[in-house]
Amino acid sequence: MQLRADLGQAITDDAFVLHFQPIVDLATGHTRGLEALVRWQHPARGLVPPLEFIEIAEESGLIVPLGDWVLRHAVDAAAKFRAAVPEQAPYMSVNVSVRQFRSAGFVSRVFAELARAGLPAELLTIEITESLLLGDDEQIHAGLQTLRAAGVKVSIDDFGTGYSSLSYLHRVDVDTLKLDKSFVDTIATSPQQYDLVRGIIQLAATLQLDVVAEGIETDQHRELLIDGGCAYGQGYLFARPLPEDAVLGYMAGSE
Ligand code: G
Ligand code: G
Ligand code: MN
Ligand code: NA
Repeated sequence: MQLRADLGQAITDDAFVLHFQPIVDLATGHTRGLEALVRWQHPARGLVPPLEFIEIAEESGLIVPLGDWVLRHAVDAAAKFRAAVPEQAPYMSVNVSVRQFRSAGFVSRVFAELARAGLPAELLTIEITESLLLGDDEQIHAGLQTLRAAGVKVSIDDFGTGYSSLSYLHRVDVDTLKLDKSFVDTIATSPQQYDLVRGIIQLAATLQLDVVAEGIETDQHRELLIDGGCAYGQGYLFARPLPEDAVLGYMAGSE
């Protein structure tokens, strides 16, 4: 397929760009973190969103060099933002696919990038999906523990869409749950869903996990989530994913 052939070339050509979506403190609106979201600057198709190529990258194995590209550029951007606003340095949250996490030397490459950029480990979060945590894989758990022991944070992306059984949460090596947009979408219209979401937030608190709610689009979403005990969120209500040169301006405007 053409897109797949082009993707290999795009990695050689450095034809990607990162956008950054603010992760905010729901009560104050202050930016706490940024999620790095990759786009492909395709010569013929323009800016291609990740939904159209991440899966192809996964299947072909190109996700490993692409993921390395994302990690390097996200860490560099985080170091720049930190230098610009040392008092409010936002953490950088990077999506890592299962295949990338499992690739040989992944954890070492994370540490090498942090060292190269001079970024404190505490300012990096990796977002993984629940599927990585299934099956009690020793290598995965060891990798997560090594990262977390060094200060890197780990969050479960799209929480609630996978095979989540709430019962596994007490024994996984993570810091944060990212509550999937599909939950947030329903809380304003369904009291049952809102109860469920509040229950998840309370359970997370008991387990000392932070919760970041995704896809917040309205003030009502924001208020219901705050009332439910959720401290952090992201979504179009606050900001869309922003080009790098728009991030500091957004942050200044929300302080
Ligand atoms: O804005 P949005 O269309 O950017 O992102 C769509 C999906 O693509 C999200 O599920 C997101 O997790 C995924 N995605 C975005 N950037 C990356 C990336 O750098 N690596 C991986 N593995 N997934 C990404
Ligand atoms: O799956 P993941 O959580 O990594 O991806 C985040 C995705 O959600 C990105 O595609 C991002 O552009 C999108 N997104 C973020 N906030 C909103 C929102 O408020 N509404 C909608 N519809 N999509 C959002
Ligand atoms: Mn994500
Ligand atoms: Na998500």
